[in-house]
Amino acid sequence: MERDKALKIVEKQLTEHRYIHTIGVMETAIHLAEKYGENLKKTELSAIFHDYAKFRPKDVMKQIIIEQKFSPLLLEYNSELWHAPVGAFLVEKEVGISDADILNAIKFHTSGRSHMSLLEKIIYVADYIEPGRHFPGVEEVRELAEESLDKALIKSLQNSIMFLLKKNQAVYPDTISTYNWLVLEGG
Ligand code: DGI
Ligand code: FE
Ligand code: FE
Ligand code: FE
Repeated sequence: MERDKALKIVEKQLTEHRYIHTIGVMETAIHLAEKYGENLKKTELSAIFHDYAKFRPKDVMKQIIIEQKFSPLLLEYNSELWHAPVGAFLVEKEVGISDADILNAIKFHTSGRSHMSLLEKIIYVADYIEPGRHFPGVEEVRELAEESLDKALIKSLQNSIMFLLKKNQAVYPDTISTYNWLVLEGG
């Protein structure tokens, strides 16, 4: 699918703010794909559609998680996690994208997972460092991403986990697994 067509489809699903974020993720992800040797077309489509389900009603997302037999654990954790697996499902069903690499990059863009692919890492990191992100520590991860994608990924996971701990929030097991995998096996 061409970029302009994909952007038109996703624009209808998002707020203006989230659409601008999506463009930022797309440009950042393509830069990382050029640098680390990923397929540019798959990267472009993964980035464009990564937040496709961000604004679906919670009850609709919950129903899809139950019907599609996604991890029931999702329902016990922050509902912010739901748009990633639900997005992968809806992008296949509604947009007609069937490439498993793209769908997995969407599915795991919020939590990560152990043994995640290069494309999954690129989308995770691009989502974290795109130019519209302005939280403490983001500049350090931007610099790390120019040196090592895995170092950038570890730092963004550390930051995210510490952020959740400080807010007394639960950390989703896949997030911890991703961090442990990178630290123990070096990606
Ligand atoms: O959709 P975006 O805002 O672009 O970014 P995202 O898909 O990475 O979602 C971030 C949200 O998900 C943020 O509100 C924190 C939440 N989140 C991410 N990882 C975890 C998490 N919440 C819990 N409880 N546990 C996690 O491991
Ligand atoms: Fe997201
Ligand atoms: Fe993220
Ligand atoms: Fe995002």
